[in-house]
Amino acid sequence: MIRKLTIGLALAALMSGAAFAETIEVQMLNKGSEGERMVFEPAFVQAQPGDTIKFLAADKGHNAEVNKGMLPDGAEAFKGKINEEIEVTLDVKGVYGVICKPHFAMGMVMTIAVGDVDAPEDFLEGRVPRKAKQRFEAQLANL
Ligand SMILES: [Cu+2]
Repeated sequence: MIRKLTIGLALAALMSGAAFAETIEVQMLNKGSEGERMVFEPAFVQAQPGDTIKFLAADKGHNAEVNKGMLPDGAEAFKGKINEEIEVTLDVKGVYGVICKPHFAMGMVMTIAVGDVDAPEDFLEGRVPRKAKQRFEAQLANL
């Protein structure tokens, strides 16, 4: 009896978790809606642990990958191939910096915040091209 109840509760917890987790779509574009070149749109995503981010290859020639060192401790990095649509489920709270490798120097970057978090102090300490840095700074201002 108690065992059945426990299983029932576990199932209910699982199902409610699934119901609340969201999938958020991010487009990879040659030109953004405000006319700027080589962008992820939206460039800043506020997610919750367990949410899925889906990168859509709306235009060709882009990829989505976590920039080296720009992810929370304990989180797993991801790396999509060029033209590949990838879905990543982010369970670890923190800030993730995502880049498009071919257009990193042109500033094709975006930021995902998972949970209610502050920008890590060392987020922009690595080698980041100027244009990318400016966009990251603007994105981090959302935190
Ligand atoms: Cu790109």
